[in-house]
Formats: sequence, structure tokens, C-alpha cells
Amino acid sequence: MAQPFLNQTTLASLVGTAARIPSYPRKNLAPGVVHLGLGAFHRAHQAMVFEALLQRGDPRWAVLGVAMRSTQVAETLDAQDGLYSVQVASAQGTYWQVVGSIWQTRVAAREPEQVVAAIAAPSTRWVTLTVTEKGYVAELAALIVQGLVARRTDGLSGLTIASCDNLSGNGDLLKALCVRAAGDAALQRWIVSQCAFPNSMVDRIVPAATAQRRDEAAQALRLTDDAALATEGFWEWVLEDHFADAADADTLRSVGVTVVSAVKPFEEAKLRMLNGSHSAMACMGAVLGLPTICDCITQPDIHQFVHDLMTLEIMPHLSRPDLATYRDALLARFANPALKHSVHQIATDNSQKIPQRWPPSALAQLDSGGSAEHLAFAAAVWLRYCLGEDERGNSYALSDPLAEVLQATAKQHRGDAPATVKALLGTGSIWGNVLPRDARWTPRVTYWLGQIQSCGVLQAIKDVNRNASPS
Ligand code: CS2
Repeated sequence: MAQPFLNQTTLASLVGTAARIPSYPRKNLAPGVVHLGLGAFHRAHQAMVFEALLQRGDPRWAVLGVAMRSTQVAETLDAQDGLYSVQVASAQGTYWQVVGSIWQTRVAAREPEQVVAAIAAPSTRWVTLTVTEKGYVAELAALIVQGLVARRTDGLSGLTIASCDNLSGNGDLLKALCVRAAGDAALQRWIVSQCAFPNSMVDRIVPAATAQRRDEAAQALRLTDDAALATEGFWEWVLEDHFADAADADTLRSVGVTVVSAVKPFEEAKLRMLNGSHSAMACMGAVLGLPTICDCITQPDIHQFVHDLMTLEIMPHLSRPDLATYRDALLARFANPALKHSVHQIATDNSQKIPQRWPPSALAQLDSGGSAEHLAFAAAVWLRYCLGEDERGNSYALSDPLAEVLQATAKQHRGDAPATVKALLGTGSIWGNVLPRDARWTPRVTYWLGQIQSCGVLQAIKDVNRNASPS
């Protein structure tokens, strides 16, 4: 029998159940946050932080959620009055939470003028962004700047504009992009003096929505939720203490956000340890035919590889406190069986993600005279991954702005490690200027690709592991 959909009316059926639901009035107030990028990550991270603030009775944090291109999520949320459920799964147990913080939606590609109007609305105080690494382009800045121009013309205050993407110095990057888009010197001065672009580190593992998740939600809630998601219990949001309204620092702290003067130690540790390990496992899993991160990390050889990668080659160059504890927590998070985090999802846009995740550690290792074998190995698995075919002979699609050239080049030099490395290790801006020409790097990547080609990824992982721990 068809179940009713989750919406503002049917929400009442969850009162008194184990599900957590919004208990604040979701009235027709104007949202205070415009969020750009309505993907799963925002809905299970910032939107849940804003939800906590709304639950505390502070209506300034309701969200107008903007999908950049696709209309699907916006339409699904609209049909459900903006409500969606999130399964929060950790070793402590699992619960479902219905989130109500997204009060309105827009689609930037369909109605850009409405997005500009939302940014320019008097109630708007924040703009947040999860537009992915490849989204930081002039077009995005132009959209934001149009909203800012209207605010300035109307004599309104500036905004806090917070990038929540996995980019190094994400706030600085966005600020530079917006200042460039502004062109006019007076407008540039207004933006710089009235708006704040805090750098931030955001962390929560949020797999893309799946039909299985929707089935689980239907079973748990007895309501149909086409926007259902799952995530882990852990979350972290470290924001630079730099806001258009300075009082926001304490407000955010009150719901568990970390506000600090310098984000860099947190950002580097997260990008290189969590995301760096993720990308390595994503390539290994894809080539081995292991579908999820949990399937990868529960293989003892891969577990040891990731442990040693972090310990030997990444952690020596980080300054976040308690790195060993942080590493062990990551290893446990990767093994969360409820998440079913697809390796192919993480391998999406590899060419945009790798620059933040691997080269900084490799360069730091080489500069300090250390070994970068694990990172060279990761680079070699990525080269093997670019073939688009796993070791069982199944093909998979590369989803990457450079997919075509990467796959064609990998195929052209199939089986020839030196030629593959020569052709692909300099592609695009993935590896920077220094590494591809470094005599301590390129031969090692070539060596490991050769090993992978001759004895397979798993055997090659055993070899790296053995070399790292001769005992
Ligand atoms: C992942 C991230 O898809 C990816 O590239 O590495 O989405 C990762 O799950 C998050 O950054 C965790 O905070």
C-alpha cells in the first residue's frame, strides 16, 4: 500500500515516535541564509547545524536552498514542504531525524534573478556554499556579486559568505573570485569592508542518496521521503572567526561549531588525512571491484596501507593537535558499515580533488628527505583507475571534467607504465609544476604502476606495506 509522503501535515504522525522532528514553528518568515548547492552534504551538515539553531528558537538561520543546475532535489523538497529525513548512524546506535531548516528552494540555472533577489533580501545574513571543487568559477562569483550590488544600492549590510567546499583556503579563494567579479573599485572596497569570507573546514561523511535509503526511511518513518539521506554521528565545522556580525561566533559555538582564529591546521589535516585517504581508497576500490569505503578499509592490507599513509607521509607535516587520535577516529569512521559510501562517488572529479589531497604531502615528504612511497602508489592506482576497467574486467565510467582525455590517454598507453606516467602525470593542473619533474617521484610512480600491472593492486599494496614495515 502506498504510504503518504513526508510533509508538514504528515509530520504530525511522527510525534511521540523515536524520530527527531522540528519542534519550532516553520512559519512564513524570510530565511536568513541563502545556501548555494543543494546536495546531500549540505543537507546533512550545515542544514542540520542551522536546524539546531532553529530548535533553540533563533529563526534567523532558516535556509533558502539553491540548487545550481538540477531541478530534481528542489522539486522533491518543495513537494515535501522542504522536509527530509536523515539516518544518523554511529557505533552508539542509529536514529532518524527529520530536518526542517530548508524553508524555500530555488534553481540558479532556471531563475538566477530570484537567487540574486534572495541574496539581496533584507533578512539575509549569510550565504553558504557547497558547489564542489569545480564550482569556483566566474559565473558563481557574478551571481553572488549581483546580490551584493543590490544590497549596497539598498543601503543594506554586508554578508558572511562561507565556502564549505573541500578546498584549501576556501574563503580566501571565494573572496578573490568575488572581488575580481566586482571589477569596480568602489564596489570592491564595499565587499571587502562589509562582507566576511571566513575560511572553513567542514567534515561529515554523507553518501549520495540511494533508493535503498529511501526504502529504509519508508520503513522507519512509515512515510515516503524521496529526499532521505544517511550520515554518520560525527560532524565537525571549524570556521575562521571572521563574520559580518561578530556575535555569530558565540551563536554558532552554542550548537557545537568550532570558531578559531586560524583554520589552516584543521583544514590541512582534514583534506590530507580524511580526503587524501578517501581518494586513495576510491581508486583502489574501483580497480579491485570493492564497491564501498567500508569494503576497502575492512581489508587488512588496505587498512594497513591507509594507516601507514597517514602516519608516515601525511601526519609529519600537520599541526592539528592529537593527530594519532584523529587518525584512529578516521579509520573507525571509514569502517562505519551503515554508510555504504560508494568508491565511485568519491572518485568523481578526481582531477579536481587530488591537488588538495596528495601533492602537498608528497612535496613536504620529499623536501624533508622522507619517503613518499604510499603517495606514489596512490598516484599509480589513480593512473590504473583512469582505464575505466576493474581487475575483474568490468568497465566503469569516469565522472570527471577531464574524463575523456584521461581515459583515452590511459587506454592509448595501456600496459606501458613509463609511457602512461609520462603522458598522464603532467595532465592538467593535477600534480602542480614540481612533482611531475621530480626525479624522486616520477620513477616511483612508474615502478608502482608496473607492479600493479604485473601482479594486481592487492599484491602491490602488500609490497608497499612490507617495505614500510620491514619487521
Ligand atoms: C569525499 C568527501 O567525495 C569525496 O570526495 O572525500 O565528500 C568526504 O566524505 C567529506 O569531505 C567528509 O567530510
